[in-house]
Amino acid sequence: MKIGVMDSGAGGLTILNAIRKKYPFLDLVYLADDDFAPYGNKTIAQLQERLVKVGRFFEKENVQAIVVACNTATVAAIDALRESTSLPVIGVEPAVKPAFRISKQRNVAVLATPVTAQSKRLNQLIDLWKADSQVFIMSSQSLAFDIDAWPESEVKIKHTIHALCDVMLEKKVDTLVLACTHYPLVKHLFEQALGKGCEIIEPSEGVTAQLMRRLEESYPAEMTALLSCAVLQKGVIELCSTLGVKNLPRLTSWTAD
Ligand code: DGN
Repeated sequence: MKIGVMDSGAGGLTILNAIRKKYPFLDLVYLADDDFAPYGNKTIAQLQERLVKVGRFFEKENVQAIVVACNTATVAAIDALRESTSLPVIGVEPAVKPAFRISKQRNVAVLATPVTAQSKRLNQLIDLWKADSQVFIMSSQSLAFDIDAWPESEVKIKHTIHALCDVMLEKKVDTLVLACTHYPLVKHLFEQALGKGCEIIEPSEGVTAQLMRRLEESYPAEMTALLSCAVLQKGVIELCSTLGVKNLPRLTSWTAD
């Protein structure tokens, strides 16, 4: 089953990687829309128009679902994409709900691009789950763009992350939500700057689970066949290694008419 995964650049690879680890049998096509990057400083209308074009690209590629692995595109334009295609479309939801659940000091920071930070969608999610927590919504105009320019931009990235984390430390933030899919690529730098007292949360597992739910709803027979084929494949790999077979056969699912 072919799935299209998209982002403005490398960020969506954090989601693609989680999907691939959990469901290696899915055939993933990745679109890094770097011609139009960064998404974070485009207008909503520009992003809506762009996402409709991305949808058309994936339809031509014959994918069976589209993962918008970008918070900015999700908050700004996922509805426009959904209206323009009959394919299932899965977006990214910033992991604010688990953040409020685990924060002991009740001091949570959410870091995103400016479009996501100002969006109604993010602010509604926060209002829904924050209860008595303090929330600091922070944004960076340049960080996602600089991450795409790694390694030349390494010094600038470190500088930006330190400046952001200094503010978080001052506010005694104990839970940080990475609400841009680029940021988990430099999670280690946030960890170094914030130390052990701060949990860092990102959404890749949640998106993977949501994708699977949508695929099972939309293609029940095909997914049942694929999932049982995956179980069989695991058994075959173990058997082949016991037998010393080097070139592993790849199983394919087939359902008789
Ligand atoms: N990875 C995108 C996100 O999750 O918002 C960043 C978009 C951009 O280009 N700034």
